[in-house]
Amino acid sequence: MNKERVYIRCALSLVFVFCISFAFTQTAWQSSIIPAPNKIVPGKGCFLLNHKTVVATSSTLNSDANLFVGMLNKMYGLKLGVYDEATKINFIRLTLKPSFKPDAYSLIVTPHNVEISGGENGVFYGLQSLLQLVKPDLTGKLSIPCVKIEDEPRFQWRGMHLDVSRHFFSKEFVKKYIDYLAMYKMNTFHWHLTDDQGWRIEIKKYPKLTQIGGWRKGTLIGHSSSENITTDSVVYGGFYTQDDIREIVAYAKARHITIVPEIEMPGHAMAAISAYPYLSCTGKQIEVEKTWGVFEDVFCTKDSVFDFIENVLTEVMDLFPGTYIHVGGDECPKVKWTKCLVCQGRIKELGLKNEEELQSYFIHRIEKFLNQHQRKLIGWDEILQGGLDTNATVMSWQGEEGGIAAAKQGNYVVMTPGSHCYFDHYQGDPTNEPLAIGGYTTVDKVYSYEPIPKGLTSEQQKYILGAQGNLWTEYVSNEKQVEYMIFPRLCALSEVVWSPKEVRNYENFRNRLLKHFGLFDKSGINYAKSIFEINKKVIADTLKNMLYLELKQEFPVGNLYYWYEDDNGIMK
Ligand code: TNX
Repeated sequence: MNKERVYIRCALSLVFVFCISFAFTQTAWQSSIIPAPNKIVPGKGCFLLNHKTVVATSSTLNSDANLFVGMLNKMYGLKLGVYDEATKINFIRLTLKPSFKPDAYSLIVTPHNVEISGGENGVFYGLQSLLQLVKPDLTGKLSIPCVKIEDEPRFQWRGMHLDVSRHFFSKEFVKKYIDYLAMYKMNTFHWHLTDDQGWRIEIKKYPKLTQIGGWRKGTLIGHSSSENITTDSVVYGGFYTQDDIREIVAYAKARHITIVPEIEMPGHAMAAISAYPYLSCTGKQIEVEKTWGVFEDVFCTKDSVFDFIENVLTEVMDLFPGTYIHVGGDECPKVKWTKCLVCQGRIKELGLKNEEELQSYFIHRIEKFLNQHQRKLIGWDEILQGGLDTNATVMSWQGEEGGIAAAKQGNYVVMTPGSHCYFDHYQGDPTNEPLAIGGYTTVDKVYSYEPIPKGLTSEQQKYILGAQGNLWTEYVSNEKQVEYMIFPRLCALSEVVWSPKEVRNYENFRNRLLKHFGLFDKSGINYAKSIFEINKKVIADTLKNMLYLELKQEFPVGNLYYWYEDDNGIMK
């Protein structure tokens, strides 16, 4: 790697203050499309976009065409017309071709016109690539370099998750988040709607879920430690009405994104229990949780709890048309079950060995219900506890082991290991980053992720549906910070799940990313600049009475300027 290194020499006693600025260098033209397409052949010349350019398409693709026109207008102030007939030249033609796989597309740009053909999602993806190819010049003229692209995704599950329980995000922002996923051809939005700290989805049959469970009486301040837990006393919460949800589901659908709703069970259920205390083993009134972690108040395994869950899921299925319903299943302490007469009775009656098998019974029972309604159950890898002899899909988050075990036994898997896919982790030196939960998941680490774990036969590999990035929001309290945590890691992940292995190259990706940073700046997206981090090392030479400060640019994008304060406080 070409690392830029700068040495600064100072007398040992010096105090120095640094400020570093970059001059971005221009690189020769190359496609800056993220995720990198399968096949891209640059041509000669370019297509000029102007107010006479027409988007020509059939009515089935009108929605894709109008979204493209809207984006182009928003980004560059150019509004194109959409028609069902092409003019002779100067058109962008969209064609649905049944011979294409649903997500595949081809994009051909000549000096005269642009042709995008594709499957039912492919045309939309082709338009995303086209948007990324648009180049404004200094006078505001828009051109698209001539090119021929053939493209399709490597994985069918290209997911991003958002936790709206720990912190709540408005309907408008959730839509923006969906736009971000669409820009990078992600197709699955995993919406974490319930947890200990807040229930965020209106359920008509159980209004207290949002009236009571949607609000907590305070929030942890900073990190907690065993000696110190400080919370504020500000009432915090919010929820989505069923109308809000329908609106968001339709919004996502138009962007070729399926929403997978998550209703947590049997653990992470304190918000529900605070609204309806009979749902726990003790029936004691508890409060919506104000701090973060894993808690002992979980759903009981009595029949009335299953009735409740089935009623909730009936409304959930009515709102979300996608195949998958996520039921959580993670981090469920079994303490209360060990002391509960009903749970112990259930274990005896069913001849179960222990509480792990009771959890397995819980998940199986819900899975049966979902299957009866033609839906599939997906859950975190703890659903493997006590045996998973069903067709549930497993989300492998505690490393890759759960995913490997599930694929080996013929269950479908989505890989989302904390080490590479947790976007709530720090992405740079924690001293330079906003407070996060912990961990260290840099952009290059995300980029280096290989979703097919080692040790699977080619038959077993087929069970890996894809991968997903997760944004838990214990320490992400506002929209700007959501953007900061996902950008640019989302860009890296999109390439992991879309581009063929042979096409992926981190150095090349980083260079393409610079253009995207320009777009983020233009659109006011708050992205992290941690990839420009400068590693510093102090080297002391006491014999010569000298102090050296070594600065290393991991990503040398330009000149490194520095200044420091000398003994007399003068900046040099
Ligand atoms: C573990 S990942 C959790 C979440 C936390 C997250 C924080 C998973 C299934 N459970 O409840 O928010 O860690 O990184």
